[in-house]
Formats: sequence, structure tokens, C-alpha cells
Amino acid sequence: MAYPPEPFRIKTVEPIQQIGRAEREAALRAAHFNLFGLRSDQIFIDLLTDSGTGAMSDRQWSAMMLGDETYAGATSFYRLKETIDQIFGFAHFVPTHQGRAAEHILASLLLGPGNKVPSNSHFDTTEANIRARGSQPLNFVIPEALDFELDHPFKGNMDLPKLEAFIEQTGAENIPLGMITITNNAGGGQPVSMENLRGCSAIYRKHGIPFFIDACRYAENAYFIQQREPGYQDRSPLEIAKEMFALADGATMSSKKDGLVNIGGFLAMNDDELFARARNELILREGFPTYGGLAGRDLEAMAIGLREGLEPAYLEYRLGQTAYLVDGLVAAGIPALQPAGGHAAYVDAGRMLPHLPRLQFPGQSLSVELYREGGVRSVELGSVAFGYTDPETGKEVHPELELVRMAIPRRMYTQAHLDHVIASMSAIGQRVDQIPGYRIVKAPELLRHFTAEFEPV
Ligand code: P71
Repeated sequence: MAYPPEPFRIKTVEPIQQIGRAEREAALRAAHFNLFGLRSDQIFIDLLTDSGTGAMSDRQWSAMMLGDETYAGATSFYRLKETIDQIFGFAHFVPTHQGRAAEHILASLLLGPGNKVPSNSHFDTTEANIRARGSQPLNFVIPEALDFELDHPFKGNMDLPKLEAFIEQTGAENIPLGMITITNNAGGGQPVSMENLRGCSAIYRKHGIPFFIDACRYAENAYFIQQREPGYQDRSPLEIAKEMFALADGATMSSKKDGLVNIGGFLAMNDDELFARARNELILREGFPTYGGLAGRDLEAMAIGLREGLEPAYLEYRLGQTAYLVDGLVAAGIPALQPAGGHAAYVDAGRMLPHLPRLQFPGQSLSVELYREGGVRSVELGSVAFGYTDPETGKEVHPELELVRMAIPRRMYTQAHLDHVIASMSAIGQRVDQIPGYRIVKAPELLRHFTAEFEPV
């Protein structure tokens, strides 16, 4: 694996510094051992998320000066439309302030109590928006996704026979929406192959189920297809993206990921009647359809960011950087998911801290420890983020994997920063048996990881 040098140089810098060990300990206590509660000046390297945290280019910053802040009909909207039409090719779209707003509108139009929504794996906000309508999210990722060391090119793939059987059994009339997430964030940022997307599309279409792609990291997915899927070596990421979206009826997008912006997203679709309703809902919740909760300058930044996110040199560097982090962790004996996904390294906290039962939240424990050790913020994606109380049995249900994710903001950190992360994780690896578990003291019902409070057991 090659780690290509950055295809950019740095024009603006933002100072960061590491506070002392005692201060980090105090910060953890004040945050109730929830890393979402930290202040950014208490963090040295912030790998909480790659969402909206990246660096914009000089071209994006200069385009922002051209932002047209007209309420209705801003030229910035039409510049964004040209980009979105070219890449995604759906008949209609509305801008939204971020991905979950697009999910909210889609869910409010299509879902009601008792409905089911399949995907490879829903991510947290998608899952919560489905549950908030009284519907049930279901995950049918291939079983290979759970094998941490198995070398498989497309661990984000949907288990197509399982999806088909589920639809037959449930009845298409109870499934008003079918989805797939590219790349599959909850399952390690792993890609979905074109062949699998084609199969998925065929199944949904055969049953008349509207097929929406959760497209956040579609450019990284397209690059994986170019690198790994036979027949795509000579196709550009843009051509591959067009082919992926032509298989679907619509998409939800958080442009804070592969759109390379700090804020923004959109909801796109082909169906005229559904779009008329989406537009009304948007006006009620977000804003007029030519700005959708964003400023004109945000639309400009997105129009350019979406194109930059598809540039082959950028994608080669981007995926190389993620692989560098994963390779470093693996070399240090840390159980990191292989092969590397697109945007983050994922560590199997359940395996790294086998002395902790799941209700003591090993993922939470490892992420707290990584901050304590090196001032590095990661995020738990295990029993805190994806566990829930079953409404029928009242019992706690755990997800299959107990993960800690280190997401890499785009165009932000250097290899030396990642070396610090690897060294911190490696130091924890030397003293795993001294690491405590945690219990939840307070938590809301949905999306509890953002605000839950913990204490060590
Ligand atoms: C990510 C996020 C956002 C997040 C999650 C947990 C902690 C901090 C930040 C957001 C996604 C996503 C997918 C596949 C929809 C959304 C919502 N991801 N689908 O991974 O990954 O988009 O944040 O713009 O509303 O860190 P939104």
C-alpha cells in the first residue's frame, strides 16, 4: 500500500496544543466521561468525526465571496444545481442544512407506525429518524463485514438473498422505503460494489419499493470501485458516481463528508409527486427551496466541494491516509478493522478489552482512555450509540460490533499527527487490564451517545 503525498500545500494554519494529563483528567470528569462534552481547546487531535470538520480549499473560500444571498432564485442555487445535476442526475433536489434534515423530510413523507426500512447498515441519525416515525430500521450487511481480519473488497455489501427473503416475508406494502449507505459507516466505512448496488436496485424495483442511497461518502465509494471492481479501472470516479445514482430513485446527502463543506446537504429524487410534497415540507422546516436552510455562500462552497471531492488525486491521498492509520494500528497489535475503510479507522473494543462486559461499554471505555492517554478524541460506535431498549421486551439490545472509530477530517491532519494517534493507542495496548468500564448515569431515549452521562464502574 502506498501513502501518496498530499496533493495540496497548506496556506492557513490553526494552532492546536496538548493540555497536561491532570487537566485532561479534570476535563473528562467535567464532561461526565462523554467526549461530546469536551471543549475543542481541551483536545489535541480531534477524530470525533469527519463530518463538516475538514479544511476548505482556496477555491471554495473565494467562491464564498460570490455567494448570492437572495431569498428566492439565488444564482448560487443554480451553480449548485449544475454540479448536483451532473454528478447525481436525479430529476429534483432541495438543499438542506445537513444530512439529517434530508432524512427527516424523507421519513416524514414516507414512513408511519409499523413500517420497516432495510439497509446494509443505517447510521445513527437515519436510524433515529426512522424510529421517530414509529418505524423499524433493519440492517442486512453481508456476514463478512463482521469478520475483522477477513480480506474482502466490499464489506459494505448488502446481503441480497437476506434482503429478498425479508421483503417476501414482510410484504412490500409495509416497506415504503429501501436504503443503502455508501460507504457503510456503521460497519467500518466499507464500500459497496456496483454489482451489489445493481442487485439491490433490482430487488427494490421488482417489489416497487422506492430506493434511496444514503450518499454521504459516495466519492470514496466510487474510488474503491475504480480500484477494486473488475471493469472499472478506466472509469473516472465521476462516471462511476453517475452509474451508481442511476440505479436509485433518490438520495439523502450530508455534504459535510464528501461534499467537503463545513455545513450543508440535500435531498434528491426522481418522483415528481413526492418531490412536490418534499418541497412543501422543506418550506415548513428548513427554508425556501433555493436555499434550504443554508446561506448562498454555503451553496457556493458546496458546488465546488462536491467536484473537488471526486478528484482522483485527492481520493488517492485520502484513502491512502486512512490506510496509513489502520496499517500503523495493526502493526502496533491493535485490533483494527481490515481492510481500511474510506474515512476512519475502527477498533474492535470488545476484543481489545475482553474483561469488560457489554453493559460496561468497552467502546466508551476505550475512547475515554484514548483521550486520557494522548488528548485524542474518537467516538464510540457500539452499545452506547447503537444499543437500545427493545420496546416489546424492555431489554437492552446490543449491536453486533463494539467499535471505537477514529474518523479523519479531510485535508486537515498530517502523517505526524496520525503517528501520535498510533503511539497513544499502542500505549493503551500495554495496560488494557487496568482500564475500567463505565455505567450510564443519565441518557435520552434517542441518539443517547451525544448527551449521555457516565461514571466509571
Ligand atoms: C459521522 C456523522 C455525524 C456524527 C456522528 C456521530 C458523532 C459525531 C458526528 C452523519 C451521517 C452519516 C451517514 C452515513 C447520515 C448522516 C447524518 N455522520 N448518514 O459519521 O455518516 O448527516 O450529520 O449531516 O446530519 O461522524 P448529518
